[in-house]
Amino acid sequence: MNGNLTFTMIKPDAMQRGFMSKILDKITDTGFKVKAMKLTKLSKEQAQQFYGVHKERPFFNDLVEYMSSGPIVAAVLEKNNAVEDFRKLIGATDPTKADEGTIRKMYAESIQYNAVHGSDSDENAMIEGNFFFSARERF
Ligand code: IDP
Ligand code: MG
Repeated sequence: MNGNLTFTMIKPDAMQRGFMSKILDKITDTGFKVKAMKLTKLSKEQAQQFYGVHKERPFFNDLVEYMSSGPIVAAVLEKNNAVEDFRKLIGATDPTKADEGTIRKMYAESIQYNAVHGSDSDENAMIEGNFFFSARERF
């Protein structure tokens, strides 16, 4: 059975271009409840740790620079089948390949500056949520 929590970030590019409220509206209009949310900024070290799984990729250093370049919103979201439904809502990593109506199709600039993060598994949703929030903040 699939879990009912996922984790998201509104990334620095979307914050910089003023899409925070529009993206949050789209998320809540789709039926996700916000369980925890904060406006914060990652240090380079935190971005390296969060994206550690990608450290061998050619884009890793650029990704760390970008994700630590400005404020982000981090949030834990609740809905049935949360991880899968949220990945559907955000669309493909590359916005040129994302379906019409998805957040990345609407607000992403490029495969790197792609507006939002969404967890790819229940396990990672927990790891990522715990990275930003204490248990007290989530419930
Ligand atoms: P995801 O965010 O759709 O799960 P991942 O493959 O996990 O995509 O990649 C993490 C992040 O790294 C992406 O959201 C994007 O910001 C960046 N990224 C992924 N692939 C590329 C690439 O080919 N060039 C530049 N940046 C990339
Ligand atoms: Mg990913």
